[in-house]
Amino acid sequence: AIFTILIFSLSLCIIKPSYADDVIVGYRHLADPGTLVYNGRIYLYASNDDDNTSEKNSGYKMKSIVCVSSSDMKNWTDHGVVFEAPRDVAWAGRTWAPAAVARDGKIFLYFGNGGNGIGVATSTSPTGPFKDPIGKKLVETQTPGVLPAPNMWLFDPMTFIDDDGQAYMYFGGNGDSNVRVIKLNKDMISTDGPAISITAPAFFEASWMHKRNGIYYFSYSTNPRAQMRIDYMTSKSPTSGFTYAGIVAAQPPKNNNNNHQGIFEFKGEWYHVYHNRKVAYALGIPTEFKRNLAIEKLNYKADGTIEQVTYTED
Ligand code: FUB
Repeated sequence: AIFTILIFSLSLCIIKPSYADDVIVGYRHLADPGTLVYNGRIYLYASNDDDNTSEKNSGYKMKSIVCVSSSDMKNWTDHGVVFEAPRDVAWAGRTWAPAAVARDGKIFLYFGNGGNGIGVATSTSPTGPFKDPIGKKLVETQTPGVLPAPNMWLFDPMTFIDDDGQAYMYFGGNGDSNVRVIKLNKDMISTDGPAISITAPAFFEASWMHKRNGIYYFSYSTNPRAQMRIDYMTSKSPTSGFTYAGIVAAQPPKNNNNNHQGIFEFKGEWYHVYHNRKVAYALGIPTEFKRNLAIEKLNYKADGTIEQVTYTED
């Protein structure tokens, strides 16, 4: 790790990146952040891109999840790998794009087995260790309501508990009609009824739900034809009636082949957490599979619409 920090620091001195947006925990390659505000700290759970090799076209092979946390959004504690396949989940070969939620003294972590089904893991601590409590996928193609969905990527779960206690999991990818939302039972490790379809213009991946002042905000990454922006829709219901509302953020500069973000409130401020390829770019690594986490403030206009995020200047 020290060697990586040295190389990275040196590279930043020599190669001044031609774009901005500031990385956190830059000595690790992390991506696809899920968030949990718990006991005065913000916990970020991430796909571990250190599981991937640096070669071009080598692919996403993440099989572990890393957690980092902060109480002030400035100083970050690295809790390391908190969940790993197959050590903690016998049936999965991949652990992509985690989502986290707390209920009744337990933390629940949801992840994609690549694009091939969604699993769940639990722990009594936000820093793990997390273990698979059901021994199988929580959501798969046979789950009622998931199909038909042409060429759907069955991944990128986002779990959200509404004010009335009902939990929902959003997921899916690769097609405007491929967003799904399914109710979870109170145990958080089983589903209740069929998945419901939501349509999102240019939907690609990275479903996210947050609620503010009674409005449900569904945000997501658009497809390459729509520049892989983060767009959003709003509704008065968590499962239907969504209308397109605009852009949360453009694709981070040089982010290459995808985009993935989360939105959270912490100590009275709202934030947009996402991944970029800034470290890999500075190190001269082909940029696909070595991503890093970055955070920007998120602001709302008086009418509740989101002000488009501007990336921080170096
Ligand atoms: O990290 C692998 C995949 O890339 C995620 O599941 C997608 O959201 C995209 O970020």
